[in-house]
Amino acid sequence: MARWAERLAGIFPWPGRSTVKRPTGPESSNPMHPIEEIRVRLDADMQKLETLIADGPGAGPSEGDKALPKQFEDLKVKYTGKKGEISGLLRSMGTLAPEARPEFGKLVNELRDYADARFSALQAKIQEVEIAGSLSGSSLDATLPGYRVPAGSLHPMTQVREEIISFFQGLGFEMALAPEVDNDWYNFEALNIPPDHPSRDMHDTFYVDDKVVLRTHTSNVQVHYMETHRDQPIRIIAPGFVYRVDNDATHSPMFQQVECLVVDKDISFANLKGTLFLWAKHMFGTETTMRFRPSYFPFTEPSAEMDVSCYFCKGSGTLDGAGGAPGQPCRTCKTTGWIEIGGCGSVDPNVFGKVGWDPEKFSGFAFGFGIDRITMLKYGIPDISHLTRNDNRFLKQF
Ligand code: FA5
Repeated sequence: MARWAERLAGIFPWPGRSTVKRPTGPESSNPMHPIEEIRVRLDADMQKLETLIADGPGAGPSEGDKALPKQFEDLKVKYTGKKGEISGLLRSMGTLAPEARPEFGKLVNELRDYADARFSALQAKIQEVEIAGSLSGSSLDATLPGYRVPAGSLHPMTQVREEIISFFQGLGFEMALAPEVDNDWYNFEALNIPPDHPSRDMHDTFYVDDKVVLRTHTSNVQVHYMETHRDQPIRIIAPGFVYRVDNDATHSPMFQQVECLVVDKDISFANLKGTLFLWAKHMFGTETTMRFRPSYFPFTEPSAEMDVSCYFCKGSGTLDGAGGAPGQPCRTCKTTGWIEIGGCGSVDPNVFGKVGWDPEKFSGFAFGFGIDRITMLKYGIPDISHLTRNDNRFLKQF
């Protein structure tokens, strides 16, 4: 402090005039330097607030405690605000002799640092007082047991969908999406299903108008993707909602499918089988076996339905080994030992032609599964409508 006073004494003339006398000491008759004067007043003001804080909160926050933050802010603005006293010192620097200005600037900056440090320390103390006051003034009993917040979980179909997606993403498949309201071209014609084709009857379609439909399957993604990613290798997975005029225990008018499409040079039916075999074991367990049944889809050739061995009776058709009475028939697979998962096949050359690809150069495979059905299988859900009824008693089980 003594050194500080010496440095202050070196700065003449003082900017502004101070009439404040030193409180004590041999120089008490000399007026203080303005920098020193501000520091002395700042110390005194701080001291007042610190005394208020030291008195501490009583049984509840006192009026004094409540006023603390406001008093603190006022004080901060008064000294360190834009128009505060410390800035005022800098503004008055122009009245000094040029050679005194650098030292004066340094001293003012030191004063500002000093003020900032004291204000930060004081603010921390005020926050402590506020917290202590609010705790002692409220009826909060921290020893009482807390409220249990019910934990939510993902819908079973979401869980199954995520599991399928993450498996195929792990094999390098990319996500792709296509519209749910689509042109006849994407849902039917480009997939080798002309207007008079008998297979249209298999899809009980919701028509928006003559040319626009609610897509009946996710296979429309094949056409959209091949049209926009011409002549390059494709490996996509495309989940989404689809719609059919269909309603019973295993059919819903709105359901979810997941489609995969792989296109490159020399993609074979064996690649399709290997990929699906890997997936079935992952999804339903390593004991699962699968089979392909010859089938027909206009957009794949050859085509197949993929079945997996029944999850419940382990492919035996009866529940003997699965907790049932001897010979008790397995209702899930209707005693066949197999459950149909979806359709698949090699991309039909006509489809490549429709989207402008050369079928001589490229080959591919595709498959489409019903996510609702897989969920029913995985969890033994007897009626598809449970999945969309939003009954909490059902949903809580997952
Ligand atoms: C198709 O939809 C073809 N697009 C699948 C495909 C894709 C074949 C790529 C070849 C290449 P399908 O109509 O069989 O195929 O339906 C596929 C699956 O959707 C069915 O196995 C079933 O799991 C599910 N599914 C069909 N209709 C319904 C429905 N109304 N409610 C719930 N799930 C259904």
